[in-house]
Amino acid sequence: MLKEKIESLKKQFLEEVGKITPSEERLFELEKKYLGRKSEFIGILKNLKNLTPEERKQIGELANRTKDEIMEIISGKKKELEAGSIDFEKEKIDVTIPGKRKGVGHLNPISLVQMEIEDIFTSMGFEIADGPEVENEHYNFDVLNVPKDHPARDMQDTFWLKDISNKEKLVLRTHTSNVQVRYMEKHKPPFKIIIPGKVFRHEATDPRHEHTFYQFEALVVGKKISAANFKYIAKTFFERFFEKEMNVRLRPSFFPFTEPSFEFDITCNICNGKGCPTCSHSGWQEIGGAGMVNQKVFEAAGYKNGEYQGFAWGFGMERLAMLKYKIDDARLFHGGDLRFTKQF
Ligand code: FA5
Repeated sequence: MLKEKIESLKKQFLEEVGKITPSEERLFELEKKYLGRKSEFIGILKNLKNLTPEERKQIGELANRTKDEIMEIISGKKKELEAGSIDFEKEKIDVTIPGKRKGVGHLNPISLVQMEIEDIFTSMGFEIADGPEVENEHYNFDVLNVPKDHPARDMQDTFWLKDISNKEKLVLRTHTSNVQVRYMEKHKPPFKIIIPGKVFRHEATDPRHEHTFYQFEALVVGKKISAANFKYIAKTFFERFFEKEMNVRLRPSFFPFTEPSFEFDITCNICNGKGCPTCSHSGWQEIGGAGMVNQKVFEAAGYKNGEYQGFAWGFGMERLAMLKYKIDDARLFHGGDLRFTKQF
């Protein structure tokens, strides 16, 4: 009896599904009618428990199979319906149209130069140190042996900050040398560090001068450090940085914090030393100041006079970037013109 009932329900379903024009609504109605909670079919399944074990097995199997078949037919119809509702004309993509390039950010050449400097020096065992851009007079000048009334304080035209604390006079640091004694107070030699960072000077700008620019300081301190070590390390750095042989030249100079002091030049990368307008036809480019650390600076840091020697330098990163990328005006770096930055 039940077997026939199931078969006739299936037949009835097949007839009905064959006749309808499938729509979401109609299919939902069909599903409800044949497989819904109150449907005849589910009623049979619910009453299986009242049958003998043998009947239960037989009828159960048939009922479940039929239920699956009905489900399958309904979901097949649903899929056909979905596929039919896609408007291929609208969805069509013309893969031959050239793509729109998304704008991506660019690193400023100064950042690129800084990253490269850091890579080269860390590979030589240097550590990277950091210090404040707003600095007190003590670390920017006093500990560096720049006497209070010495004209050297005017040498670096300084942005003095309004005294708000009444305790100490603050400046925008004029060089990365402000970190020298800060570092030495906390570390015992031997050590070798570089200090890359932003510095500020109250001066008129021109193609080689900005009021805000970048330097990187080096400080190497130990028991037997000489100017020869300095020259070798600097030359090694420049050859790695420019990926070619570089000559370096030291000229006598003066800084209160070094004794002796040098002006440091490298082969002009624009003309390879032959002479051109950028290097004023000298074949050399001035990169920075350097020297053997003055013992007075060591004393200010708490080291005993004569116990250590060391060298230091402060090189301009804009000058390096200009030479590397052949840029003729330092003001382009921080001018914010995207046509410039986008080239890097
Ligand atoms: C100094 O700043 C010293 N602190 C360097 C130093 C460090 C000497 C440690 C000894 C020991 P100077 O003022 O010469 O020195 O500046 C160093 C370099 O910074 C210059 O050679 C130049 O490359 C760069 N520089 C200086 N002024 C500017 C500026 N206005 N714009 C761009 N680069 C500049």
